[in-house]
Amino acid sequence: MTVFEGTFTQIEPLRFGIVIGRFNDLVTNKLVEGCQDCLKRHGVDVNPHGSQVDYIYVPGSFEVPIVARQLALSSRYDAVICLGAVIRGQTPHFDYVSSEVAKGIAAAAFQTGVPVIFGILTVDSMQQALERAGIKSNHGWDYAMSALEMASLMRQLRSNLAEPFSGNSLSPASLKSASVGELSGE
Ligand code: INI
Repeated sequence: MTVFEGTFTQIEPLRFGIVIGRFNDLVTNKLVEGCQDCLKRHGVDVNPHGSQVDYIYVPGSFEVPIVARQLALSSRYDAVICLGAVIRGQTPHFDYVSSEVAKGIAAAAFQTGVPVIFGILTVDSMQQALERAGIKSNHGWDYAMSALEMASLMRQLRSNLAEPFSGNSLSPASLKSASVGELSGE
């Protein structure tokens, strides 16, 4: 038997897309900084004009999944990191936005086979959000660690296991045009 594990050292060819919700940007900008700090200290070139990390801004967390899916389908990225902050105290939107974002991000990963990291803070107050975005710790760092690990693990699996898309219709190309019903097997 074999043990497969992601590493944090073979970062040279890895590419990341980071999708950032502008809503609550006091928080999400801090998450970006935490992410960049982690990636940089693991040897990734985080310069937006470089070749390893692209940054894509969207209005709010609700718009994150559609862009994450598009990035994952592009075959350009080894992992996509989704950053947002949904704060319960601010709006009754909370339950709708947070559950749709979670489902959408999970679907983007399942549909494409590309790791899509759930870096959406779902908290009760701005205080809690800020505590998780730099005041106590910065979860942006943790999301980047997950991206590094999953990117490296999936590369290993791809080169050691059979191609998951061969022999069925769920290729990235067909997913671009498939309807939700088709994807869920209805
Ligand atoms: N978007 C967030 O990212 N966080 C929130 O807390 C939030 N609240 O509270 O409403 C929020 N709303 C905007 C939403 O994500 C969409 O951008 C908007 O509904 C347009 O589709």
